[in-house]
Amino acid sequence: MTQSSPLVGIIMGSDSDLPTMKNAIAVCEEFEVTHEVAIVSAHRTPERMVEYAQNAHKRGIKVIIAGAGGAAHLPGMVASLTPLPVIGVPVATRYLKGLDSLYSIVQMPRGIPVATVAIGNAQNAGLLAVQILASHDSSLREKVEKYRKNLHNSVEDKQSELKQLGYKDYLKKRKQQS
Ligand code: RP5
Repeated sequence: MTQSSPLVGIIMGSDSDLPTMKNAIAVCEEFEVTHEVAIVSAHRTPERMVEYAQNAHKRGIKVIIAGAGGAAHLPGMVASLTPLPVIGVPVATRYLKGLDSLYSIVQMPRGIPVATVAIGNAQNAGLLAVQILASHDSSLREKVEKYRKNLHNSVEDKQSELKQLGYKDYLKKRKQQS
């Protein structure tokens, strides 16, 4: 899935990361930000990872979102090879529940930052990428402001409903909806 002139590169160590990473893709789609999606493994395709990271900025990519699980070296290694900001998504794992991925991605040495989101929270990675781009794009910034306003309103609506129904009926209604 590569659009023309992608601004965001969404990469992941394995196709098994895609169910998590799809939420970052969805955010780019929602904000109509051009993006590309690729499987680039730090361990299984290290040469291609180097090639990707060293050339992404030359192709017009502005932000890289990198998701990985377990040993999760992809975000840090890509960050060490690119001048672009890198957002790391720790993918949840079977035995250690993604704590392994989180520690691996977040514990970068001084000089090579990776902006790390919560375990499994590729949606926030997408939003952060959009906000980085919006810092010098006023029409995108307006979309971010509108998104935040909607978020605010949805919480206000929940509060009104909770007040009106009381917690028991509110919970009943939530259960019926799920
Ligand atoms: C990592 O190993 C990938 O990012 C993935 O989260 C994990 C497992 O990969 P698969 O064995 O499912 O391909 O490199």
